[in-house]
Amino acid sequence: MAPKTSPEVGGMGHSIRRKEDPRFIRGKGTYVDDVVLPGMLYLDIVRSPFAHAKIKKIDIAKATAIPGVLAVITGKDLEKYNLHWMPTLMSDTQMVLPVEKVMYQAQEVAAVLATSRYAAADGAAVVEVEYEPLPVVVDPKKALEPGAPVLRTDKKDKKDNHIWHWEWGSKADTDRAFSEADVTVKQDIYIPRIHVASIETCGCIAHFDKVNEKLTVWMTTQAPHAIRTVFALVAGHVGLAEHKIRIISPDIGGGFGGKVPVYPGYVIAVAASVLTGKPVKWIEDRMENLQADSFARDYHITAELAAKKDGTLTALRIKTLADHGYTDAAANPSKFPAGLFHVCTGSYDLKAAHVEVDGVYTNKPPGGIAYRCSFRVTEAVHTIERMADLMAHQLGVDPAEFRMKNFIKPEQFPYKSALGWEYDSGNYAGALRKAMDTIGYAELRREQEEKRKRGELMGIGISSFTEIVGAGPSKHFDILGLKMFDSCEIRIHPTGKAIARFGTKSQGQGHETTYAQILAEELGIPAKDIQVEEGDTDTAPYGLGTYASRSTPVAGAAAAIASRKILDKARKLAAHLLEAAPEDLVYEPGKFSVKGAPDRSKTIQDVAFAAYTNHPQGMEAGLEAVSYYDPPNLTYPFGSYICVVDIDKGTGEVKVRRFVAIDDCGNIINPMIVQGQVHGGLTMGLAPALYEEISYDEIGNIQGGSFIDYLLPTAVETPKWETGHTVTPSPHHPLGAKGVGESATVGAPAAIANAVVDALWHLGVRHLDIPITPQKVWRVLREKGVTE
Ligand code: MCN
Ligand code: CUN
Repeated sequence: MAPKTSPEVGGMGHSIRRKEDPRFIRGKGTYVDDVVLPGMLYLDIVRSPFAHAKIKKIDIAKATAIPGVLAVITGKDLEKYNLHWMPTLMSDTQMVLPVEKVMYQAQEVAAVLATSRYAAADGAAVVEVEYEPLPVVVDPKKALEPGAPVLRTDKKDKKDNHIWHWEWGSKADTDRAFSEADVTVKQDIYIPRIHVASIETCGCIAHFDKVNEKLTVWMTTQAPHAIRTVFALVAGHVGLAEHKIRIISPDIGGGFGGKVPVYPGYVIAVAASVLTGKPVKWIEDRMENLQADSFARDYHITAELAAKKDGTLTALRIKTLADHGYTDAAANPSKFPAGLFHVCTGSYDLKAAHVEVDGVYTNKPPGGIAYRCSFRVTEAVHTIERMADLMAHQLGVDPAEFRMKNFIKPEQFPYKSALGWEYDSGNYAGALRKAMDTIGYAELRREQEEKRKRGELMGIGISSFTEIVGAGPSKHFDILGLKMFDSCEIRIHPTGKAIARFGTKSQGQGHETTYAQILAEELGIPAKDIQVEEGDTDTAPYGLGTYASRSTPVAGAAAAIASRKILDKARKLAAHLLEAAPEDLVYEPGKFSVKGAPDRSKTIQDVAFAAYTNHPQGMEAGLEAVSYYDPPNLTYPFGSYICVVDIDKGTGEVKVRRFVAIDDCGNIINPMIVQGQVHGGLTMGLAPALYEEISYDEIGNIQGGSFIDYLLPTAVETPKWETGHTVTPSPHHPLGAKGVGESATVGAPAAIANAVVDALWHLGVRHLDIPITPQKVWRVLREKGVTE
């Protein structure tokens, strides 16, 4: 579709350069660690070497003897203010600092406050903690066995490690469909614990101004407003009222979901600042970030898929154990303890489905955040896309053909899934066909056949995913009771320039550019004349923040609606200037003209000036508007990815030869930014498919706690991504746009895993859990007698 505005105006569809990049590429961004305040103190944290242990004694004498160390804060100190525990986003409880025992390796045990970062670190190194090790529970299956040590002894009536049971869909219909099925497949799938490893770790500077009794916190948070409210609710009893709290989320070096939760370090820094009246900085180091911050995934899944002989899918059944570590600190909407996992029927027209999830406590860091994923949709997509491939292979049908047969058809939208979601729009076959044409699918299958004859291992994997983003409609979506709307406030200055503020917070997605483009599209004011601000709770309107690719679906819609409110008033002002009736004016972006007399016109800039200099009597001066947008539905972006791998028989190494990604996020605001999002997302999908995993040994020691063994793909490992798109607008979003920020990470791992299994199917391989490391593949090859 041709853009509605000129490149100079830069509305939707223009790949204008990112307005934020001049400061980023010059190293002039302001990240939280760049903020330095006079008299600032520093925190460093003492962490537990044990995964489960009683704290018998904490000796701080050596630490406080170090010059510059002012205090060592322990759980007992916080207990006096009832701040040693805090609520999690899932209404569980989490320790800020422990009083009795630690529950995972690297848990915060004490905090050292000092006049310099170095003194704080020196102090932390000599705090002597006497522990008494307790039995450790690592495996969630064993955690549920009778006789397993009960971890949450703080909960009086808790007699086991089971957190919650949640189920969705019709069990009876599903069981019936399975009993009537011609073919069924069943597979255990483990989606391992992984970790967001954004370039910038987490941190904050808390500054309590004792004179004005105002707390300002600069903080790496994706959701500043929600954090402010949480602080007010948790610390109201020590005198922190919401109007006296200001959260500033400055430039953020990557969020990816890891900067949604409240970490103990933030609370300790705030407490330390309130007590001392000095600014207190806490910045995690890389290993703390990897070892102690909220994890993602860790789902132990058993999935079953049923089909008729002719390949028509009929039902899906899933049982899952969700390992939450010692507390359920998932960042999910309140109503959905397993996030949006029940979008697991994916792109297929399944008539019956039933899903059960059980949350379990173990001696691991808490969390359950969605690493670049809309609340467990990655787990859902991985499961259904692996299962679809398994079924296709089982039936001896080509996986592409099998998908084509079972896709929800374009004419079925809006489509109500068996698990209750209403998919807004889609053309799944269109995206898959485009991906197949781009990669030359038929030719690749021929090549594979020939190679197989020669004993070479080549595989082709498909993932035709649907996403579910833009949380969310207030009917179903809240976090701690806060409804998940979002906001935009626009002010047009007299000279026709504008400022727009949002309740979201960019972490690298380019909001300063794309939000300006939305306003440019609607108002015809050039994007370069529009300043976009986010992340300061004293100035921005209330919103729930940026995660789950909700900014475009929710705040982007608010921007369009607020713009249209501006235009309503602008039309009246233009009518006044043109001495015509408002309904006699025609509008095109940036210009009102009189119907039938196009030379009688006023620009949006003329109108803005008049709003302050020549507004009609009886009309208020000024030109501004705000919208709090409550989306009527989620948006369902989708895509089809095809991956070709070659496997080295000697080493087991998987080489991604080609990867074609066709995405559909509805109408596109900035094609270049969308492509960038997909590129980054694909690399973050490659990572868990082949490299990333955090595991624990039997006594709870973390494996993968540093970049030496937690493997992040670099440019060397990253293949050349071939991207493209189709456009299926969202029918309910004011701009027809859907989110895109996570699609690629959600869709990519299954394409890669499917390709590897496809390469090995003839050897009897049915499934491999990610990450598919060379060791894993090599072991299989040796077992099958393919390699020595
Ligand atoms: N966009 C567009 N047209 C569309 C949809 C989106 O031009 N139809 C643009 C948007 O205007 C925005 C970007 O693409 O500039 C992403 O938009 P959206 O899909 O709405 O997602 P959010 O802005 O809400 O970003 C969140 C998403 C998430 S949840 C993770 S995790 C992730 C991601 O974005 N984290 C990121 N991409 C990231 N990119 C960077 N650089 N850093 C992160 O931390
Ligand atoms: Cu799901 S990670 Mo992103 O939602 O911030």
